[in-house]
Amino acid sequence: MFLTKYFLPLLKEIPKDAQITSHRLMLRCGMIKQDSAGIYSWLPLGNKVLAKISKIVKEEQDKTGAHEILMPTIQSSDLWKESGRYEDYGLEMLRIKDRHKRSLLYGPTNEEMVTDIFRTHIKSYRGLPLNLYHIQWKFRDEVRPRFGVMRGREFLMKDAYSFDVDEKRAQHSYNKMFISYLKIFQRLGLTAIPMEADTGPIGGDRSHEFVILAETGESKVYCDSKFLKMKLTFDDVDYNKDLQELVDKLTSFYAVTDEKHDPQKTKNIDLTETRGIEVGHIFYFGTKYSKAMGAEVALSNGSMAPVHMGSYGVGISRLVAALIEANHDNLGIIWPHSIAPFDIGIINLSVEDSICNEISHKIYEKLQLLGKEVLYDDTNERAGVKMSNMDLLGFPWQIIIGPRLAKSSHCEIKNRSSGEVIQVKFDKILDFFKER
Ligand code: 5CA
Repeated sequence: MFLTKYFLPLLKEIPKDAQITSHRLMLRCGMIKQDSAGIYSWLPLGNKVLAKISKIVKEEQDKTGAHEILMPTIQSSDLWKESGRYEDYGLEMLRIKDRHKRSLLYGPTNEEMVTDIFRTHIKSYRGLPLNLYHIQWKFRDEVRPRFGVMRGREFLMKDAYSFDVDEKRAQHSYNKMFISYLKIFQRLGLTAIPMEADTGPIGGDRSHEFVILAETGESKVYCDSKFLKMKLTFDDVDYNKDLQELVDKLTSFYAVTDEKHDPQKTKNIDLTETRGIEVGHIFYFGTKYSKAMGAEVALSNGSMAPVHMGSYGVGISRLVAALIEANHDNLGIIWPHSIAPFDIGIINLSVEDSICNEISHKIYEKLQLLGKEVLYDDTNERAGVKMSNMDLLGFPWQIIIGPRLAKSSHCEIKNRSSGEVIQVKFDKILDFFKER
């Protein structure tokens, strides 16, 4: 992408009302534009990151055998009256009337709607287990939307819903999501800690929040430092096998949010006490919705039984902010490779210089053929501005092409994360990136 042809409205001034780093950086990098309190438009750069996170989430959810669907944002209130949550949900729910005065709502979550899909189509235990997920916008009229997309009113969530014949099998579905979440966050370069949590308006008696540690997090968290030091890999996890032992091991460490903290239990623990951002939350609520809404299946003995359900959320839009909180310095964002909106930024320091132009174009084209996503700064801004903009945008690599080094067929390659700069001959640039 040529910067002169891209829609990237960078802000020169630091936005005053943005209180946390990720919000400031997202505005400065032209990733989002606020439309009203807690409601944002996602501009090309931000939208690209949302898509990359979504792709990783989908890939990992598909590996568990879950199926992607897409449910609407607008729901009928009838389903929520059936489950009893229409009144319970309170002021966070945006209630709407259509032209026929029918009550609709903008979905804050989809337990009811997915239960309706299930009961329409699955009548026998033979259709189980089933896990349906979607990535969709949600609306919650939060009392205090704040910190940009971290606590928005309209936000993008991946929500999955599992259906099983009994509690034991439902626990297996829960465990699969538990491990899948750790894999997702690992691929995003984040250390997420599973913490026991309250179930709130979703209900049920079992739930874990996945929290990443960050000073600007909304909740206070307490965690056994041993967990943080563990090197975990889940690459060889087989979702068909029993995962209980693994999940028990991962939940045996003391890790809780503020409301569950009990100092009595931490006397002999090397405790890390900090703040955290909740990036995912999983729930087991058994037959809460299936009983209320008549989602029953015929068992092998012919009798009918309500299905056991769980729901599993990942805050996709919140993750963009969380990732920036975890990956930045005083110059700007430092994108992890897996979700960087571009892999490489080319800085042509002198668009008036024919060698710089020719080389920049050539390298740009060849890197594209190599499958790299490249943003080529072909503007006629001053060199210093270009360099600081590229640092602000934080793509993993920068190729800096200037007239002085170009005379000896060299350019500079900068690693944004380590800050290391090396000189590379033009004809070696492709080899350098082939290995990366
Ligand atoms: N139905 C369940 C699981 S599918 C559910 O709604 N869970 S939740 O309420 O915990 O939300 C799931 C995730 O969405 C949270 O872990 C969080 O990462 C994200 N989230 C929740 N509220 C907001 C918000 N106001 N702004 C941004 N992200 C949010």
